[in-house]
Amino acid sequence: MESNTLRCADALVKIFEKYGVKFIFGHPGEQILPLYDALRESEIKHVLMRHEQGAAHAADGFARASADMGVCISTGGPGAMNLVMGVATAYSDSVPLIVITGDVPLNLKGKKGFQDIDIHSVFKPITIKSFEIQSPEEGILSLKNAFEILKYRRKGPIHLNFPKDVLESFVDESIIESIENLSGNFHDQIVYNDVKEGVELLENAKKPLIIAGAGVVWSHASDNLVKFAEEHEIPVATTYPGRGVISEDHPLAVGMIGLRGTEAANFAGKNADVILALGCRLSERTLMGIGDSKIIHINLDEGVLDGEVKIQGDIKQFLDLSKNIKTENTANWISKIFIHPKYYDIKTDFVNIPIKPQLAIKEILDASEDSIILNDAGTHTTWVTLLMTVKKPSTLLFSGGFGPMGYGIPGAIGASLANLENNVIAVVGDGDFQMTLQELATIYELNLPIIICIINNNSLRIIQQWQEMIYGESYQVKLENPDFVKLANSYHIKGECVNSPGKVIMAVQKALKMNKPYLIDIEVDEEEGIPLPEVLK
Ligand SMILES: Cc1ncc(C[n+]2csc(CCOP(=O)(O)OP(=O)(O)O)c2C)c(N)n1
Ligand SMILES: [Mg+2]
Repeated sequence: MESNTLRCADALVKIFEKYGVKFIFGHPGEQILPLYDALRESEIKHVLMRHEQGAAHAADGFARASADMGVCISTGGPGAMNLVMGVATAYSDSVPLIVITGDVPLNLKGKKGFQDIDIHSVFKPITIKSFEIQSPEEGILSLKNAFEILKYRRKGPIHLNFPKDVLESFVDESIIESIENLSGNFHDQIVYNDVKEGVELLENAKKPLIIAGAGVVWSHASDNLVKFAEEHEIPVATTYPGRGVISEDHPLAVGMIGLRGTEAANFAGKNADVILALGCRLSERTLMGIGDSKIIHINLDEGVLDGEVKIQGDIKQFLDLSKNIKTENTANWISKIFIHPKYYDIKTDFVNIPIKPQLAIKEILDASEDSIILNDAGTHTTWVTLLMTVKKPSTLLFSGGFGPMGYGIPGAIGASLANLENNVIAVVGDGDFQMTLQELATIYELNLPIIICIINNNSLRIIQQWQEMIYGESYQVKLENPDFVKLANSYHIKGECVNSPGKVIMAVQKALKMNKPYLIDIEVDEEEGIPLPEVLK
């Protein structure tokens, strides 16, 4: 080996360090070993997850909680296949991830030898880009390219597949220097002319409405948005993933719009004359809350733009360019909107034992203070959605677009590492929990202050509700559960089981004081389903 050469795996780690990566979530195996060897000497902390699905979900939870990107790695063949669920989840919600898989050496690819599978083809439809790397130079430049895309162009998972021999090969060290020189602002800056048409529409609007989405979180533009809305007195609705970009108790916040929207938000959406859609998709669920107003749509991702005026660009830049606009008086319009309630009318004053799930959720939320709430998939998701008043960005996390059972526990690990000052409360179903519970080992090992609240109804309750509604009877939805507290204890995590009103809030408050992992098994009323959205009634 000559002194001016560098192993590809070491170069990749140098690039991760250069871009400020602090955590890499993964699980090792033969084809990725050179990268593990390179990480051994690095300041970057590798988090050993117990399943690759967990690695991808943890990287995703880290990204969502920090509004930055997450990184996960796995070996080829089975390791890569286990990553698939988490990568698809991130793809669905445009969560920025760098995903690296090892693979069999180049000369063995496509020969159906041990662990050989066409990883690139599997990842293509679930990533915004999948690089099939053939040489170390190509790999290094592609990783650099991936960081630039995620920082300045588009959000979502980017995959790089590295045959093991490529990771082991050497390149000239100068390639790293050339990368340093390359680092510029790749972002296509928007200028006033790009926003002029939209601004004019907004200036003439009598009944304007902002719809803010997760793009505001990714652009770290929440404060700018609130200031803009206050200065021009424009009411703000959010999409589901955008919840918290303006505190929902702010006088201009009308709540979530669309399928599960508040009455105030859907009234505003249906009656507005101009909608400023910031960093959101106009999905079929959001459109359910919108009438025939003119739409100015701003998004970093050109592919999702819709409406009368389309502006591809960064939300913060847009708000900055249009901050001095002269808008019409909106007092009358705002007073009409707030005739309609902006909170959901959910009864929770029950005394039943076992506790009703909606009261259990209310008690968790009442105790939660500054904690991050992270949801899994099931009836609890709807209760949290309807009962939580989200006050800050990235404090309600969930895998909205894909909704895989099992996101909760590993997602909470990533969110916790992104935000160690605050507790993370993972709200999961008894079904969800059993899909990724092996990550209790990771939580224990890192001693993360994650409080796991299992909403235990001994069933796949939401599926039971759908079956009864559509087919009259349910089938294969009852769960014969283990003792969850003993199970947590076997992973050295303490916990307790509660089933009555007043006890859930006490258990969560106690756990928050301990600042350690804790599991609360909440036995809830198995008969309670969830309220249907208005449109389905
Ligand atoms: C991996 C995966 N498999 C199946 C589903 C379909 N599904 C959605 S929610 C759910 C039941 C969840 O049960 P549980 O976690 O106990 O929550 P509950 O509805 O009982 O509150 C199922 C089977 C899914 N979303 N993800
Ligand atoms: Mg259940």
